[in-house]
Amino acid sequence: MQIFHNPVHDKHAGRQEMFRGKLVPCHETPARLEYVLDALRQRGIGELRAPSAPDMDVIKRVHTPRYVDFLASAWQDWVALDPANADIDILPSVWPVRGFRHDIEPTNFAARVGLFSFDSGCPLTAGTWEAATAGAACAIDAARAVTTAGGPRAAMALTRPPGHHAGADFFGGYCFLNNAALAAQALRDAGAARVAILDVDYHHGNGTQSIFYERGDVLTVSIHGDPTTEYPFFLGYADEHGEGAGLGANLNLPLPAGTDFATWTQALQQGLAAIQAFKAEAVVIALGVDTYEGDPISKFKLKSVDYLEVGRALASLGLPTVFTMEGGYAVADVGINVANVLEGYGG
Ligand code: SP5
Ligand code: ZN
Repeated sequence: MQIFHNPVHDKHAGRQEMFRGKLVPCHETPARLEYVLDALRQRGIGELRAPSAPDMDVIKRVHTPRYVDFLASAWQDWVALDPANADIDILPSVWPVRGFRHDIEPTNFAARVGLFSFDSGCPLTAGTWEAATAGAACAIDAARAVTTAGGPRAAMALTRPPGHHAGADFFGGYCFLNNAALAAQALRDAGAARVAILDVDYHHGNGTQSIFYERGDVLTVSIHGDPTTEYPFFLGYADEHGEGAGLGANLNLPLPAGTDFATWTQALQQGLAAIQAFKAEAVVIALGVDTYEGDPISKFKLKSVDYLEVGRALASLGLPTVFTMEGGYAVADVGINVANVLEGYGG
């Protein structure tokens, strides 16, 4: 397996997120990725690669140009408001909910941040753009690797910030550019007629679902905590099947808090069956390991050893596979759990 790892991921380091009216330390930290790299190196899993320059054309086919322009200049705009802002991360504070207009982009900075976001738990920092675009390049490169003649059957975009909560024109849930969606788009561009995205992060992949909701060429499947009680709350229910050309190409498998591997793996089999029925020619795995029993913000009960079996099950699809790195916040165990998936897959 080729592992495209983001050499500038640590330029994105959010300080604080809003939780119950207070600013608390951000769960999504640079150390998470370093633990994965350490585990892969120690166990000799995969071949590490640096990404090429990001392909802005692919990024602008998944994300809207005005959102990309906003992200690219957000930090400069923020510091231009007040030089003292250089030591403070950007967090949104106002959103255009039902009844407000979305077609206009106000010039006020706080208004623009709100227009392009959906929660206050996702700090945008000085290095977010650089880190996120290098991560996008990892995802696009991984997709191109597995579709190159003589290339590997699997590749990983080992990057942060994660991506699956980011939509065509919004950030949130620690995510800015949707790496899984970018990989899927790059697989389509490389000639795969039908692509599936299987999201095994604890949280519903709302951004990925929304990007492909009306497309029939990309099947989106997500196994996640029931949004009635779990973030992101407002999407991820079992009755969301897609719309228009995408009708039938979205499958949500919500599970209650407390779910253990025996139950979770049944949902995984259901997801794999849907991918086979769709006749996908390639698959993207949005790999979050916040399904782990020790995760501090999630409520499933998977054990480290279970991730070996997850990897084996994913390999059973027999498809070119791109992994993207999503959540997982039991920082010291994230490396073991990700490495177990890749080892189970077959390296
Ligand atoms: C990629 C991904 O896994 N994103 C998850 C975003 C979850 N955001 C909400 C987290 C709320 C938990 N805050 C608990 C803080 C108390 N220490
Ligand atoms: Zn998650």
